[in-house]
Parts: sequence; structure tokens; C-alpha cells
Amino acid sequence: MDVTSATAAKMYRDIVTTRYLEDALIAGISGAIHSVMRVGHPVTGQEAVAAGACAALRQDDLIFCGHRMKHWAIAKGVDLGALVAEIAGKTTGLAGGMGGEMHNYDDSIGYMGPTHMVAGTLPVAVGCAMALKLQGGDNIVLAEYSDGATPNGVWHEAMNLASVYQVPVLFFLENNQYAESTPPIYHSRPGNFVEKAAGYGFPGEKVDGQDAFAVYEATSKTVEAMRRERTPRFIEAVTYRYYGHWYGDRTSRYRTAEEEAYWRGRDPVDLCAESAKQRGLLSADELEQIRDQAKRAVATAIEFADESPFPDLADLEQYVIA
Ligand SMILES: Cc1ncc(C[n+]2csc(CCOP(=O)(O)OP(=O)(O)O)c2C)c(N)n1
Ligand SMILES: [Mg+2]
Repeated sequence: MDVTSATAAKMYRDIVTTRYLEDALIAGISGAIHSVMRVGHPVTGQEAVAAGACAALRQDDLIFCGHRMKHWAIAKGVDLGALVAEIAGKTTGLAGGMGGEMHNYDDSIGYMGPTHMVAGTLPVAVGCAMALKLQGGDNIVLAEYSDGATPNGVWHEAMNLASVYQVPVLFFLENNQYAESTPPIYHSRPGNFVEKAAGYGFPGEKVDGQDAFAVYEATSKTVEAMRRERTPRFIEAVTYRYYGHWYGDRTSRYRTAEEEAYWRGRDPVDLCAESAKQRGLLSADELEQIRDQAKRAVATAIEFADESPFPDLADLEQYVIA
């Protein structure tokens, strides 16, 4: 499949933007933001999964994601300032500062967001896919989740319903190989997720989640078929979470230094840059330009969030509906 320079540039921009934003959040360069987001979930190491998948989508395709969400939000095209402001609990955030990292969306670009409940978005994604099928267009729903979602009852129900109704939902497993400190071997048999999805009648494949081009190519092919056939599909992208489950988690309690070093040696930023150069799509200068722009965009977004106000105490009941 031919990849254009514009697609390569978008993937690289999304990957480095996510990396710089996460680096900044982890370093706590912003006091206001850092004080609020300590409970958050770092996405570093997993950037190419979202960048590759979203590059294969259109704006009118919908995505749902799990709690580890920043790379998905960025790759689907949310306003970076509004994303950071939401993480910081500011009124200018995607959800007015009321939702934080785990409750936010921007339906104008098809970013339907996460929830805090593992696997919680999956039945909603199936319902949306059903609506899209009834509306008669060719857009699709991508429902991202990680390995820890697969033993949940609601995952099985959602897979089953999508299969029974044959709706255009792409179950997209971002296998970062841990649910908190638990690897899949302890919670999921068989360990082969493609086989597991096939049990529900989903055609699927496994891709290298560190390689944005591989993810893009697999997702493009899959989505193309879904646009024609209006049926469910499955993709597993294998990736790795560089940091702990949350910012304060110490991975040395459950992972080896050798394992971490192996995965850091397959860094999605470097792999994307190398592929883009080797394929003749982006020059070293162009890659550097993209990195500079991304650094500036992250700095501007953080400044915007820092300067934005927190909600008033009086706003507390505004969104309470029961
Ligand atoms: C239904 C439910 N059960 C348990 C939790 C607590 N919890 C939060 S994140 C998490 C691990 C999820 O692992 P995975 O789905 O692999 O996502 P990852 O953190 O790797 O992105 C758990 C058990 C929860 N939020 N929701
Ligand atoms: Mg996981």
C-alpha cells in the first residue's frame, strides 16, 4: 500500500506531540496541571498505535478509547489546549474541566473518548456502529481497549452483539501487555487474541504496534473492507507501556529491566522517522521541522491550560442530572 508524505508527516507529528506532552506532564513543568493529573495514565511507548490507526480514518469515523487516552485524542485531532486544560480540570477543557483525563470527548471530530470503567465504552461503540449502519453511510466505529478489558463480561457481550447484528465496529486491542501489574497469561486463555476474536466471528490480524506504518497499513485495509461490507473486524496491535500503570507506579515490582530495555530499543518515534526516511517520504530536515512545531504546540497548550480558570464552586451541580 502506498503511503503519502502527508500521511507520514501526520503520523510523525502525532507521535512526537504525544511524546512531548507526556514528557512535560511527567516532568511536572506546570504546577497547576501537575497537581491535578497525578492519578493519570502515561501513554509513552504506545504513541504509534493511535497515530497509525487514526491516519487510516476519516473525520466522520468515530473512535472510543480506554483510560490511557492522550495519544488517541491527539491522533483523532482534538484541540491540544482543550485536552491539556481538561486534564488540568480547567473550564476551557474538552468537558469544561469536569471530566478530567478519563471523561472527555469532542464529537465534532468523531472523538467519543474514554470512560474510567475498563471495557465500559465497548457496548456504546457497538450501539453507535448500529446507528451508523442504519443511517446508511460508509463510516465506521473504532473501539480501542487494552488487554485488561478482554476478561470483562461486558467485552464478551459487546463482541457477541456486534457479531450478531453485523455492525461496522473495529474492535481494536492495544495490547500493552499489562493490566496494572498483571500480564495476560494470568487472566486470558487462550493468549492468542486473534483466535479469541475469531471465536465471535470477527476476522482479525495482529500487527507491530511500535511501527506506525504497519498499524496504518493494517487499519487502512481493514477499514476499507468495513466501509464496503458494514461488518465487524478485529485488530491487535502489540505495544509496550514505558512507564507504570499510573504516574506513581514503580514497574520494578513486576517487570525486569531487560524487558523494559528491549521495548525502549523499539521506540515508535525512532521507528517512524527511520521508515519515513527510508521510504523517501520525509527528509531529516522535514522531520526536525515537525519536532520543532510539536514542541511549540505543546508549550502553547500548557500555557493556555495554566492560564485558564478552574470552574467555580457554584458550577458543581451544573451537570448533575439525577
Ligand atoms: C470494570 C473495571 N474494573 C477494574 C477497574 C480498575 N482498573 C483500572 S485500569 C485497570 C487495568 C486495565 O488494564 P488494561 O485494560 O490492559 O488497560 P491499560 O491500563 O493497559 O491501558 C484496572 C483493573 C476499572 N477501572 N474498571
Ligand atoms: Mg493493558
